[in-house]
Amino acid sequence: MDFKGVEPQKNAKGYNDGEKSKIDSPKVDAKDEKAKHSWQAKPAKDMKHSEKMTKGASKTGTSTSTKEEQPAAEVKPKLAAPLPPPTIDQAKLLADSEVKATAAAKKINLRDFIKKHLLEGSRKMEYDLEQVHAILDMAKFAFLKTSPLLELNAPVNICGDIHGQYGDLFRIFNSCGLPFRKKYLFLGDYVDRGRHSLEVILLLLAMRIEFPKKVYLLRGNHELANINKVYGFLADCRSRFRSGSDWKILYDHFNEIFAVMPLAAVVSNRILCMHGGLSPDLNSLDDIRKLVRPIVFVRGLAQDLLWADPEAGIQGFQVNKIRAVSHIFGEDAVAAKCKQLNIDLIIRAHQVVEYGYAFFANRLLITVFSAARYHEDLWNFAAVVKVDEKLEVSFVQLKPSEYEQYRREKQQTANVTGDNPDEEDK
Ligand SMILES: [Mn+2]
Repeated sequence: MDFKGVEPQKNAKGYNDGEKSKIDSPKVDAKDEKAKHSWQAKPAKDMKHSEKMTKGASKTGTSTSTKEEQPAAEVKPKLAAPLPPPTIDQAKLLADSEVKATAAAKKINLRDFIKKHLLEGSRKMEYDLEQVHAILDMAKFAFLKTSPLLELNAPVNICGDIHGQYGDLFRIFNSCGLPFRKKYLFLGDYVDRGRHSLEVILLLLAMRIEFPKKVYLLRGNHELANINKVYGFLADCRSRFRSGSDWKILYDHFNEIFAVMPLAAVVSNRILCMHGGLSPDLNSLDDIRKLVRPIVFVRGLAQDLLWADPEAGIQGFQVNKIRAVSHIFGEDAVAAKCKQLNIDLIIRAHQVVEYGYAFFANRLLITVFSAARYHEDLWNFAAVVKVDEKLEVSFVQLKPSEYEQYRREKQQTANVTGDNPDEEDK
């Protein structure tokens, strides 16, 4: 895997819901409003990568050239493996959702809905309840039509947690291109915490339905009813749709759609993406393809895909005591799973990292987080991972909007106290 990005700073500080994380964080020039950095991987790494790519290609029969002649860009990913035959229940669920989606499509013009959002910018929107239900009915069918493991090709922009930070979503579109021009993969956690969960999830769902080859959405752990009833989304639905039981019916409808979202994606056959992380139960990509939706209560593999975290200094998989759910996994587990799954890189979200992205396990894993200043007292950057058609990876970073003022104030305090302003706040 080639990387274009900054050299990571060893042992830099990241955050894990306010806790320090041991993931390596890259160092960036804090003065850049929007920093984009690049570097080339070492030749040895390059060679290993191209070998791997060739191996993958010859398996699919798309390549007749030698290792040296085989450029990464020409490797055609194999077609999605056929899904296991649906059970009667699954077939009925799909058929029912298609009927509902067809009826719903008559109630809303999605292009107008999307256009209105883009013209208004990151402002609170007024929603018609019937249209919102129509989007959800269409989204359900759109998700059920695909495998729980999405398969797409680079180039693609990959975004981590948004958490209702609608302004950051617009800044991402401004920096990386509008989603009907550029391909996007979102790694989940659209709702909760931020102030505009409804705008974020509805715009992204509408785009997923309208631009199915451009916008791909995975499920995050906040797309779980037992989480989003606590962290803000239920309260948002209640305050925005007050009359009678409207808000509760709407909230339940959202969670019905979350329960059928895909749980992982593989980009150009080489990069595995999910919200949380790896699982001891993940031994083949078919394990993900075989997951049966809806999944209301996650356990096992689905739970780890939504919840697991990398952790430096441990071996294999261990119980995730900080989150009290799922696993933590060590660098050795990442290397072993990449080999076992025939994957070059893992991209996941789920943890706040100071500079918006961070490496783990000798760059076999990237954490990306796309909500800047995620807590009031955190100053984390947002980032987007850009994967180009040659599978070169680069990063776009967005600073919290009030960052420069914060830096100035911190510097002034440091001048008075004699402290080092670059030492992290506790
Ligand atoms: Mn998360």
